[in-house]
Amino acid sequence: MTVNPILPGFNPDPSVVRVDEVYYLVTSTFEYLPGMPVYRSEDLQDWTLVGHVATREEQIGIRHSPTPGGVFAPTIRFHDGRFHVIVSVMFNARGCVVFTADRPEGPWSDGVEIPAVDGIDPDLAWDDDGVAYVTYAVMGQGIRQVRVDLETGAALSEPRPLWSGTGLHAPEGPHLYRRGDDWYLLIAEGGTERGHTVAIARGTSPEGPFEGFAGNPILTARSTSSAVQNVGHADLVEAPDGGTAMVALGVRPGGFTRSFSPLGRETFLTRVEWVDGWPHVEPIAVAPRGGEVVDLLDTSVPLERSGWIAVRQTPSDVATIDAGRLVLTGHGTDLADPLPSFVGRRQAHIDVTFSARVDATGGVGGLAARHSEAHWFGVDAHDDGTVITITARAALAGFTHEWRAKLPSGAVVLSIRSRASSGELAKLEVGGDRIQLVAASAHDPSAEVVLTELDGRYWAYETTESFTGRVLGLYAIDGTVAFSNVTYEGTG
Ligand code: 6LW
Repeated sequence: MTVNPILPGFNPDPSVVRVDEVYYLVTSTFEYLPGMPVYRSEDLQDWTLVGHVATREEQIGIRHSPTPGGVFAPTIRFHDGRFHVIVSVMFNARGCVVFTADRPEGPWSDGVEIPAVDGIDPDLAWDDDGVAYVTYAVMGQGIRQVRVDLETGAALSEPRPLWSGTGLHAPEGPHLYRRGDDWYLLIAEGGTERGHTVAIARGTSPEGPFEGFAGNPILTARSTSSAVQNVGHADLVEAPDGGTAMVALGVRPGGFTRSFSPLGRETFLTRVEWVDGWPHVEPIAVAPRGGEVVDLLDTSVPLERSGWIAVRQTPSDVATIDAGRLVLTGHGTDLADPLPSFVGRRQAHIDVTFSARVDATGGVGGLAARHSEAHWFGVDAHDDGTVITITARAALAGFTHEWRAKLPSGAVVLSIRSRASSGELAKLEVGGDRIQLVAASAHDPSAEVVLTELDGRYWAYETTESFTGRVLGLYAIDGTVAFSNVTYEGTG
C-alpha cells in the first residue's frame, strides 16, 4: 500500500462497495451534518468526496440527539441498479434506516425505518432470490439477523441470533458476503478501543450456521507497538487486480506509550490473501500522504460540497457566504451549546496550522477545535473600534478556562497551531500534541501573541467522550463575524 490512512481524520466505521470499476465508501458522522460522506475512488488509494447520504436533517432526525449519538456505522451496498446505505441512528426516534439512490452523489431517499432492528451496525445482503438480510449487533446479545422487506421496512422473519463471535467483548460491525458457494460473516470484537479485533466465520447459507475460523482474529493491533492501534470494524471488497482488499478503522496515538489520538478514528486499507478458503490479512502499515496547504474557502460551491460540516444542522443553516467571506451569526452561545454557530473540517494531519482573517467589528468569533460539547478549544476576537479583545478558551470536561490579550483595532489573523510532541517530551510522556492559540494583527503578522499552549492529550479521541475526532472550524458567539483567508496547512 502506498498511502495509509486512505481517509485521514475523523472517518470511522468505513464501508465500501465496488460498482463496475469504481469504489464508493461511507463513514460514520454521529452528530454532524451533512451525514455519511460518500467518497469515490478508482484505485482504493485516492478518494474524492462526491456527496453525502444525509443532506437534510429530517433524514436522520438528529437535532435533539445527544453526543455521542447520531449516525453510527453505515453499510453501503449496490443491488438491482440502486445504491443502498443502511445505518442505525442512535439516541433518537429513527433507529435503523435504509436509504437508496440511483447515483452515489445523491439525491438519497428520505429513508425507510426498520423497527425490527433494535441494535447497531446494520449490514445488508441479498440471496439469489433477492431476499434482503439485515445483520446487526445488539450489545450483550451478539450478532443477530432478520429478513426485511426494504420497500416497507417490515420484518419478514423473527430476528434471531446468528453468531456470538469468538468470545471477546462486544461482537459488532458485521458484514455478510458470498464467495463461491460459501457465505462469510466478518465482525469486529473486543470493543472499538485498544482491544479491537476482526474475526470471521463461514457457513453455507446467509442464515448460517456459521463456524468461526481457527485463525481468528484475522486482524488486530492489540498488544503491539504498531503506529496504528484499535484496528477493527472492517469491510471487504474486490481489489482492482481481482484480489481482495480490506478497509478498517484505526487510530494513530502519539508518544512512547501510544495513548492519545488527536485525530480520532481514521480509515485504513490493507490486503487480504485467501488460503484454504480463509482470509489472511496483512497488518496495517502507516504511510501518511504528506503535507498540504489548502485554501478552505471555495465560495463557488455550497459549503457542504467542499467538506464543511456543522453540528446537528447543515453548514448552510449556520453560515452564509457574502462577498467571498464566510459569515456566522452568534446567539450568545459557545461550543458547549448543542446547536453552536460553528462550521468545521476534519483535522487530517497531526501537525497543523489552521488560520483565518477575522473581522470581529460586529461581534465575537474566531477559530475552534471541537470534539464534543464538553471538549473543545478556541481563540476569538471582538473589535470595539479602538482595541480588539482576544480570548482563548479551552473547555475540558465541561469546565472552561480563558486567557486574554489586546491588539489595536483592525483586521486580525487568528490561528490554531498543533504539533506532535517532540524531543524528550515525546520519549518520556504519553504522547499527544501541543496546541498554541495565536493572534496577530493582519498588518503585522510577525508581532503575534501566543495566548496559551495546551496539552493535546486532553483533546484526543481517548479523552473526549465522543466517537468523533478533532474538527477544526469557525465560530461566532455573539453578533456577526466574517472570515476570509481560511487556510489549513498540514504536515506529518
Ligand atoms: C460502532 C461500532 C464501533 O457502532 O464503534 O468501532 C461504534 N466500532 O461498531 C461507533 O462508531
